[in-house]
Amino acid sequence: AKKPVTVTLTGAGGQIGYALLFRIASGAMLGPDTPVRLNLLEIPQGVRAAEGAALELQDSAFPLLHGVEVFDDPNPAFDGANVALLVGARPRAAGMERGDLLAANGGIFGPQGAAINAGAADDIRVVVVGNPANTNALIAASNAPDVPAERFTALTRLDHNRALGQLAATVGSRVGELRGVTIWGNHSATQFPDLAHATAAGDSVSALLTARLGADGYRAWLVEEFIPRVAKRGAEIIEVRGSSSVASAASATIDHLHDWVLGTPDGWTSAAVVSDGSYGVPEGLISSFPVESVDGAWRIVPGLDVDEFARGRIAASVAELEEERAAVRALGLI
Ligand code: NAX
Repeated sequence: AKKPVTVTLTGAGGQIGYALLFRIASGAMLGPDTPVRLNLLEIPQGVRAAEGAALELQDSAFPLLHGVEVFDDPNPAFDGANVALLVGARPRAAGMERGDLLAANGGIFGPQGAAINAGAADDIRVVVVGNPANTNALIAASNAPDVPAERFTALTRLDHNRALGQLAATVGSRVGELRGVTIWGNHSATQFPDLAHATAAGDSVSALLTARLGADGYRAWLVEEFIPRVAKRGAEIIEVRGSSSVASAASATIDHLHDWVLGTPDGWTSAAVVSDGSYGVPEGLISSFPVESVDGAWRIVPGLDVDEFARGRIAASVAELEEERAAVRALGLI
């Protein structure tokens, strides 16, 4: 029998936490042969909700679930962690300045990074979901100097999956037939969902849609419909559902970890990983790229052609990431 994997989830008493826990315990994240132990981290006000979720996990009798513990202190919560899902964050309150938001989140992700540094397992893999996700991941990574920066990632898989959903509906194909879609940059409205290399059942999406809509029509659809629809989908969900994305965010988090651990046999996906300078993204920024998972590690897909339009879009989102990095530097958070 395989040794259980220890998964630490922050914000375990919140909405996304509630949607994540049952899928992790069912084996959807790490596969049907891998038992898990769950460490649930909350702030004191969230502990009762996390304890309630723990009771329901017990009542679900998942054969793969080898234990659940609830914590309000990061140090024991990350002790021995193999996987860390950092979901709990400080939301922007009305009238809050960006600096205040970054400082509040620095107060969360700094200590959590330090706790990971102190006690996590050697194979720790971290994904930050709590916003601003890329910069929160940067803060956590820089507070964990002994952990390779490659182990700290931020979630852009929800954006990627949103792009797949929109594209499938437009092209009239199944999501499973799509390849080569990329989200670049920040998990924010500046992100760039890129279809230049996308294929549907092996055919170029841009060629398909250019044939259908004409070159101008394709460009108009891309710039005026597809890109903003994907980038602003979070706001659309709030508008329609009356509350923010929860199950889709949890599902994307499951996909991110699943592929990181088990591989990407169907081609690349998107994740925010530390830049090695690829595609002109300054080294050290945590930015979304086309990535493959090879032998349990994310690898930025090399050598893709990036045209002038794409270069401009990527540069704009990366400029925002640089501003966020400068702001957290000025606050002494990294
Ligand atoms: P909720 O407010 O339902 O849950 C957040 C939970 O985190 C609360 O229970 C809170 O007590 C807890 N928490 C706060 N500080 C904590 C700390 N220091 N340690 C442990 N727990 C802490 O929010 P939810 O809807 O679950 O969203 C969570 C985060 O995901 C938000 O920051 C949200 O902006 C972000 N999202 C990120 C997405 C992405 O694609 N990267 C998409 C979905 C979502 O908007």
